[in-house]
Amino acid sequence: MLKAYYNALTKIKSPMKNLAQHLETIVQEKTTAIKAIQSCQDVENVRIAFCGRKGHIAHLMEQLKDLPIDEKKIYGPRINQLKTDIQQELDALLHTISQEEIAKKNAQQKNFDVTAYRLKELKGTTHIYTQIIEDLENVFISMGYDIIDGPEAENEYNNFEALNIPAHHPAREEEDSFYLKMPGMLLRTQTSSVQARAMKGKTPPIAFFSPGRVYRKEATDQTHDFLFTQAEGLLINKDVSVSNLLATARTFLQKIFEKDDLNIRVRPGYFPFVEPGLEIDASCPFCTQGCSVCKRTGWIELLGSGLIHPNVLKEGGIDPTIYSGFAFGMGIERIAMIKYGINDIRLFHSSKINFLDQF
Ligand code: FA5
Repeated sequence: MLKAYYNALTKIKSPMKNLAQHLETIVQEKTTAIKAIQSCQDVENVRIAFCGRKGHIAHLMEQLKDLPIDEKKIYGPRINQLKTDIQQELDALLHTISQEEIAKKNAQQKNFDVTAYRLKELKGTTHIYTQIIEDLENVFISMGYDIIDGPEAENEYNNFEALNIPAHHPAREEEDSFYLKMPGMLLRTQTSSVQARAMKGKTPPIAFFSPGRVYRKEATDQTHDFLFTQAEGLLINKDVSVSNLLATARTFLQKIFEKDDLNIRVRPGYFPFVEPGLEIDASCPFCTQGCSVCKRTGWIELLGSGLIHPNVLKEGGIDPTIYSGFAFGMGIERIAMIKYGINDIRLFHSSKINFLDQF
């Protein structure tokens, strides 16, 4: 408001009747303008309106130069005095107002609630993979198993030959695996590839659990991915039998699904590295009479397993006439999908925060 008023005032160019009258008007205007000042910006506006290059004082000075010398001697000092008075008053006001403005700002800051504008916090959690793998590892550690790692870039020997999968076997077809440019190397297709590595140079008992990523050239859908996570479990000792395998499977599945009455059943299955080969199903952890998770069968397929084939023991440097063992493998995502009701495997490495922060 004040600025607009003084902008208008400075534009008055019509000459006054005489300088005395004009001077009188400017003195009154000055009093009114200074009274209306409320902020530092107002002080600046009034200073420009009165003392600026095109302000009232400059206008009075312009009129002065046309007066006779004796009148110049009277009005010249008066105009200068008016200018000095305005400047002193404005300086004093500026000092007071700026102190008040600082005090006001400080008071506002004192009551500033630092939490009022806090951005929504993104809390990190361990990835669902990490959680389920740690849960599994803890169960196997409690049963005396070692946790071991194997390389994802693996040689054909460990991924196939040592597992009784010879060169002509269909599982070795180029279109099923990601072969690397380095001859004889591929991205491992199963965590069973750690078996030979874990046996060589060791004397039983050997017991390990080994989770890790595997790769298969597969089209992806809700339950299949080209990159997924498996875990391998293996135990070798004297007189290891299918009942040891089944007791171990039942125990760890009960622990993982937190269900003491979870049961298992066995069907024949084929894997070249076990004999006999067994598919192990768990009774549905969510129902007794059939639900959508178990597709109304009451059972869920969970493990490929069996007694380790004598050829595999021999490749690992272990005498199959003295020792026997079992091995089993599982899809980690499959277990997590069942446990947490996840309906699409691709969510696991989607990096979608709204999926991940549920766990
Ligand atoms: C194997 O990979 C064997 N190595 C398992 C095994 C170990 C048998 C030791 C005997 C002794 P299979 O190809 O069925 O088996 O895979 C095991 C699990 O991996 C499956 O049950 C499934 O849960 C998971 N799986 C297989 N293919 C995919 C895929 N494309 N995407 C996601 N999960 C998969």
